[in-house]
Amino acid sequence: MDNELLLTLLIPCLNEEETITDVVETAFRAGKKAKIKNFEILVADNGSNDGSVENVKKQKIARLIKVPVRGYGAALHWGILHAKGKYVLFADADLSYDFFEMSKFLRFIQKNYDLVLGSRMKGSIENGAMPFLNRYIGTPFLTWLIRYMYRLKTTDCNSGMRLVRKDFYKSLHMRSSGMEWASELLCKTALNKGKYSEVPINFYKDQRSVPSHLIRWTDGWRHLKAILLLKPDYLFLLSLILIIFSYFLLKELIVLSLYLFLLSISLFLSTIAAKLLNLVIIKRESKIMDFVIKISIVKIGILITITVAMLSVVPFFSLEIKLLFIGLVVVFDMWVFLIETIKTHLVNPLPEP
Ligand SMILES: Nc1nc2c(ncn2[C@@H]2O[C@H](COP(=O)(O)OP(=O)(O)O)[C@@H](O)[C@H]2O)c(=O)[nH]1
Ligand SMILES: [Mg+2]
Repeated sequence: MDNELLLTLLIPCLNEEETITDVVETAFRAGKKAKIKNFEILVADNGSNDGSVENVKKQKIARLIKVPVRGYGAALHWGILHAKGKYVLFADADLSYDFFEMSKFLRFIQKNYDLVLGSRMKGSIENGAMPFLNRYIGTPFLTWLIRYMYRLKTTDCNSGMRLVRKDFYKSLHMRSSGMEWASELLCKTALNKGKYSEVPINFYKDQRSVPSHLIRWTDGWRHLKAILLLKPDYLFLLSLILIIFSYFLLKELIVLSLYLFLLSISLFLSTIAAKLLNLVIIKRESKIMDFVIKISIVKIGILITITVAMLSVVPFFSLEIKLLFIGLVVVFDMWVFLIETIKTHLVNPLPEP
């Protein structure tokens, strides 16, 4: 690329008027101190309606871009694609990360690393900087899941300070628009065998009077879905385990056994759906992709459910056949649910410049 810079310091922003000026200023001074010859500061704002945008404009240090889609992931995605730097180092607009720690990351540029994560777990976390549940349960559990499923040696999957090589990022075809973008980036780095490393960083209590944008349970669930659905193979194993349980319960607890059997079949089908969709997701421009986005699977699901409900009152069929119908419909409906989930979180495209 012509006029390519070495580094872009990227700050995602949504209503951070109290802190954005200081973050931009810190990034600027840190860039100068690190003696980077050519760098830029980029603020990706997606719809601030406080004074954030005016503050950035007044300061005249950073380039400002307006992102047309809401969400932390969307803001960073659009920002990285608009960056002029070969590498992008990003951190929050709330003063919880310190751009003066950038030299730890920059060492990895010469070695052509694809992603370097600032780990708060290896560094330090100021008292009150992270809610108890996130610090001791949520983040460690999701991190463990990524370590185990993707064999990526990560210690802090929710860290918001990372250095990424722009060309590598482009090859990942990212999907998530929310906070789960952070997990998706790690999973896809592992799947694409990216060169990955971590550096310890300090994490501070944010300096704003308004609450964080994170919605604990909703965002946690979105993280979990992103992690499971990007590598659904483990769900095959789970459905096998359920079948085995169902077999052993057959004599004593027939209802539970039947339920586990159905669950395992639906999980199996869901996993196949997830795998197929993953193939589709990688090839964004494909015809199948268009089809998946347009097709209204929920409507088909409702239609089939009503048909079967009607069939099950026809006296012509025996009880066993009716039970079978209903069982199959349960399985099918769960499958529909899963496909819709994947469509929402992984297939719907992120904004492109
Ligand atoms: N949630 C959210 N955050 C955004 C969005 N756009 C930019 N951000 C910024 O993303 C960063 C992370 O959000 P924050 O509230 O600090 O989440 P936390 O670090 O998990 O507490 C902040 O700098 C936000 O201003 C958006 O649309 N949604
Ligand atoms: Mg933050």
